[in-house]
Amino acid sequence: MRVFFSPDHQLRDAASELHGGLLVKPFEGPFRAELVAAALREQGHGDFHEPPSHGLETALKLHDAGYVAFLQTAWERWAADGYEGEAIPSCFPVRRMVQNRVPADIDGALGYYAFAAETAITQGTWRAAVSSMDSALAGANHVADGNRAAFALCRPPGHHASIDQFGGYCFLNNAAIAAQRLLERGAGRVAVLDVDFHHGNGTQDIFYRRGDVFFASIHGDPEHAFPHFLGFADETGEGQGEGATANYPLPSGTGYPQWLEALDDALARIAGFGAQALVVSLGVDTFERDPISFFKLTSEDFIRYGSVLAQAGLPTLFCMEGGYGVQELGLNAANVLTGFEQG
Ligand code: 5XA
Ligand code: ZN
Repeated sequence: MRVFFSPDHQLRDAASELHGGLLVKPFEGPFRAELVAAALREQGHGDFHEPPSHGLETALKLHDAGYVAFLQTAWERWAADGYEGEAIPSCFPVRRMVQNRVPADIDGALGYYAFAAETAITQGTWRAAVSSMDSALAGANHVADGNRAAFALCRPPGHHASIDQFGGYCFLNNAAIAAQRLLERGAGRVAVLDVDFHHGNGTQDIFYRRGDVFFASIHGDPEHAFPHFLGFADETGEGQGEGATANYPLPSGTGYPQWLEALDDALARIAGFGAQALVVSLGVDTFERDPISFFKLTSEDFIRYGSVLAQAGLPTLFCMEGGYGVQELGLNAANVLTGFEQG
């Protein structure tokens, strides 16, 4: 299957992440995409293409224009104010504070447009985020052209990016933007299936009130896992989107049999919805040795579920999301594609 990948992902190379009360080297760094690219080539998925630039038109159908303008200029504004470190939000419009005013000050704007504090904006973040979105859009176009599947090796990831908030290493919601492009290109209904360990709160937020996109997410129970405040089973969509969101929060120690039960149910719901194309938010942080997660999938399980995904029989775009800190990160992502191609 064709792989879309931009070298511009390297422009995002943050020095700091707030983790466990310390500023640490981020779990999400350029090495991740390079590991995945190397493993893909090793397993024979070597048809790499650099995505062309697509502009922001599709992104602006989903993300707030003020948010996009903020992302575009945040680093320059932060640096112009003389701050020495990376741009980390530290003050948020929480309960009983004013919700609808964007502070003129960049420090305030950062808090307004963020939902978490671990993710720093750095020089190059915007260009990397756009290149990541371009990979997703190129993949969506490839699938819309009639190809069975494509893999967008997106970095930075996207599924936590909501209509107007960044966090969880995400800025533009690549998978959501790809789904929107599939609709623009003629699919009547699209499903986004999020198999990352973390709930895809951003994707859910974007489509929650829409009836043309089904969103399903299988993830660590937010009682105990990031993003903590969304992803519970009783969130099922609203208005036209009522019934078009399905959440599968699972406990610590979840292994493949229990995880597969959720996947089977999600795929049955997607079939019942009548999706004509599938976008998979592919995080491999469900792996047993992932450093920030608590599921127990083995490397072989990724081959197994790749093949289950193929049996859904839908034109499929994979968008890379999370997966950290272990040598097997590349292997696990490549295994999903190998399983998919084995069918
Ligand atoms: O899928 N999302 C992630 O892997 C990022 C989690 C960030 C936790 N601080
Ligand atoms: Zn994740």
